[in-house]
Amino acid sequence: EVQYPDQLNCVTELLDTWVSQGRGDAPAIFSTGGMLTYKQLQERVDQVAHVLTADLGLVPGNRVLLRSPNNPMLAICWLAVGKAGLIAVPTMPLLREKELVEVIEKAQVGTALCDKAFAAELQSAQKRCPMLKQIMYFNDTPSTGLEERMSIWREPYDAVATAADDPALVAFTSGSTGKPKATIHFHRDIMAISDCFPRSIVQLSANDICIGTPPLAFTFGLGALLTFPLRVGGATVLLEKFTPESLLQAIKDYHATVTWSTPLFYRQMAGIASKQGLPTLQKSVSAGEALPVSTRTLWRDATGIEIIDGIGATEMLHIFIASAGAEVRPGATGKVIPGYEACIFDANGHVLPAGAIGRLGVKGPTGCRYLDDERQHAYVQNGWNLTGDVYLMDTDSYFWFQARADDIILTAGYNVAGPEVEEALLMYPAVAECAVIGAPDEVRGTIVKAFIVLRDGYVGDDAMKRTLQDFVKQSIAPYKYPRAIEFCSALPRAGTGKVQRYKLRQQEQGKV
Ligand code: 3UK
Repeated sequence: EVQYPDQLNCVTELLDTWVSQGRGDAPAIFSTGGMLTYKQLQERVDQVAHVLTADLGLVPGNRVLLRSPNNPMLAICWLAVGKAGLIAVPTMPLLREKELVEVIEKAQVGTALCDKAFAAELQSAQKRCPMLKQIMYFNDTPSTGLEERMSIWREPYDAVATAADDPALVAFTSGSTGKPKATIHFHRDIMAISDCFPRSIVQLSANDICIGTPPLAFTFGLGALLTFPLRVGGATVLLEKFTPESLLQAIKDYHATVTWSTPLFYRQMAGIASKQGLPTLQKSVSAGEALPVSTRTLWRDATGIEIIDGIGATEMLHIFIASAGAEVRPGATGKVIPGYEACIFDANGHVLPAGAIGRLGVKGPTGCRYLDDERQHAYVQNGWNLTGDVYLMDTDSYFWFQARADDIILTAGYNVAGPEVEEALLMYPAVAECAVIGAPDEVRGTIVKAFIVLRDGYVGDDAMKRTLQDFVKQSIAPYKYPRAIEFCSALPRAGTGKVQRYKLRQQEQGKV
């Protein structure tokens, strides 16, 4: 489906082509600091590429760690790294010293570009990593770092003629099971994700202005808020901070047309959003976690927009199953997107027929390449990428998410998918968020336990517990109801927005 020449630099394709085609004056990036056109973006990217190669002495293949909230300088640095044939190692802003040390050692990082506001943890990590020789800072005032070095470079930078399968990115998984894993992606992978989902499903165009919450260090955000809009000649809005209220305001202020976020954020925005308040908004994409039907409904009722749910993975680089518009079936993630294939497998690797529940396998132009060999064989079997998700494919080829394999609860001889219980709980108006796990129980072995955050104004007492338990029993098979309920003020979440159910499980295991 997607074919690229053997020699390919993704930054040439995403950025330079627009300038050479005379579209240099079109807006590329909006931020609180103003707007950058494609031409202005290219000028800055070329300056940073000069600094990286001429000043810092980096050569193609060297890895460059990036640490910053979403802002134009981070985007510029990411593009400059690629243009110079270097390999970007973006890191989540929330990472602490210990995790940064792991990233530096695993990805063999010698150089870092870092937002000054996020310097502290990286500086302490550097003390433990002699391998990390140089850190250059940006967004400092007065600028003594990267911007000062950039300013002496005036001439264009010739993109390094990388091979299509030269690495462009080392992406770390969010570690929904604890230890992050590093995945490698090529220049052609960046092109492939930018040519598949955003074109065929979202139908992104040059008129679109993307906005949203995922960090650029999360590949969901990298595509959504950088490579996808650039690929079509559109624009992106990069925000360092946001709340549900401020993102709604920003959609309005920047005339954004497409939002990209996670289910919880749509749920929170739905409570305060209105159609009139969002005159330019046309499409909304959700990924990272299963989209509960109730959240889809809340957002549709508030804005008139049918969310495009999509499942992606760091290993696959981006989204591979999704549907939009009239094709949407609430509750299903969607159909496999053009360019990709998906199947359901049993535990022995045999393909299951429609209607059966099993392990999801996908293949397409992108796929998993771990830096770590051992787990490679677990993820990729017979050419199929096994994402660790349990799914059902129906006779119309829609894929219905059941749970991550780790989140299937075996209780009293039954298999209960945690997310199904969560869906049921979320239908109750008092429930703001929830997570369901299997908790050890002296009498029953394992029981279904729900951690619940209530909306403001509701009280988490025994009466509420009984109400919620009865509510679940009425909407799904009674044996699935949560025997234990714990109310809490927030759920543990990773920087990607994902609930860290493994933390809740560890907490429960520690109790027995
Ligand atoms: C889960 C979903 C149900 C699923 C990601 C879009 O989430 C991304 O990557 P990660 O490596 O996690 C992958 C896992 O997350 N998941 C993601 N989306 C959905 N489950 N419905 C969904 N819509 O378990 C998957 O295996 O952090 C998402 C684009 C790029 C990404 N990296």
